[in-house]
Amino acid sequence: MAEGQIPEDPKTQVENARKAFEQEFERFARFTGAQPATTALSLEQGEAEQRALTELRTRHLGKKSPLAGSKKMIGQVAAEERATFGQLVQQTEAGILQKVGDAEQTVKTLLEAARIRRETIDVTLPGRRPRRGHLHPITLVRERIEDIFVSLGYAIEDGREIETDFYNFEALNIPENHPARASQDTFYTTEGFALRSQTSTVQIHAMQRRGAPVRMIAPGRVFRRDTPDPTHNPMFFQVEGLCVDRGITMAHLKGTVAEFLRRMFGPNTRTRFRPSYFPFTEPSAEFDFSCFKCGGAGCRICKFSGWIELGGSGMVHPNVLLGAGVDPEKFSGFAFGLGIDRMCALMYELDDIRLLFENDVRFLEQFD
Ligand code: 2NL
Repeated sequence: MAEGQIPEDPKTQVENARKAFEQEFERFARFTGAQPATTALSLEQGEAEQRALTELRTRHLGKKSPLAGSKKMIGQVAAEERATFGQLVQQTEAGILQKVGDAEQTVKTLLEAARIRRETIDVTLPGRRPRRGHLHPITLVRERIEDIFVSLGYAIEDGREIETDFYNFEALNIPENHPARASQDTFYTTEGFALRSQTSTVQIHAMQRRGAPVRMIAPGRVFRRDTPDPTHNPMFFQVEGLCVDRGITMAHLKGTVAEFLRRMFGPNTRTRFRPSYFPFTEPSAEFDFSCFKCGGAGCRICKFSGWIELGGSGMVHPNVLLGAGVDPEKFSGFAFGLGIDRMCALMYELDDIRLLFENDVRFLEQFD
């Protein structure tokens, strides 16, 4: 109450408190009544209205509210009017309480509806499916090769990619300063290790561990000191085969390679062997197969020769058998090697082998 004003009588004060409330409550009127006019509130709007109502309640019914103040003035009311005054205060208070309570209840209900709306999920919407991957084309070709050799009774062996000089060179009859070290040049560590330049290393380990007889293939990643171009990559995949037993001859080699290529490229595939040289085989031969595309008539794939060069082979050199702990007087064996990526590039008609290692999904997706 401002100074200098005539103090209001308690009844007027109660009346003024009621009026002040009514005025402020006007904007919440839409939340009262049997059927509140408001049908929807956003979550944010609802929470704001809830806060506003709590403040309104404190302002008009709290300890410092004008109504609480007028209650204390009951002493100034004439004794015979006290009962009526008390009733007036009570009725006013109950009226305010009723209205605020009603509005709070309505806002609470609307807020609940807004929360449910926000959390609703449409269970009929299609799910977000993760994209299904698939095997790399090199893996697809490797698995086909593995299946063929497993059916011929060969084991599949795996080994390390970092090797000692012994397994990568010495044991394969490539001593230091041998010219073959140049073509098999690879990457070396300072500790005297090398990244394997062929998977023969796996076969040396297997012969040492299991002895003879042995029939196995060793597919895997190998490394060479090569500058990348459409037909070369310093890292590529190879599969080598090895068959050691009593009385193994070049005929077994030719029959095995020919059967493998027939299963790979069709029953009419022909194979031919050309004399060659490898330090780890004697005699040695490279092998070609009749073009799977034109059948030998000549086309772009076989460079119009009718033949496709594929790999190298030969009879395991006695020094290699000896070095791996196998007696060359009792056992003989054949071995061969071919590049998986080269075979993959041929089969899928890729004109650049490097595509296989770029991991561009737009390329890889085509091999699903
Ligand atoms: C090629 C040539 C070849 C071998 C690999 C081999 C393995 C042992 C003993 C003797 Cl344990 N030889 N492997 C033999 C001849 C050729 O690979 O052009 N590879 C892509």
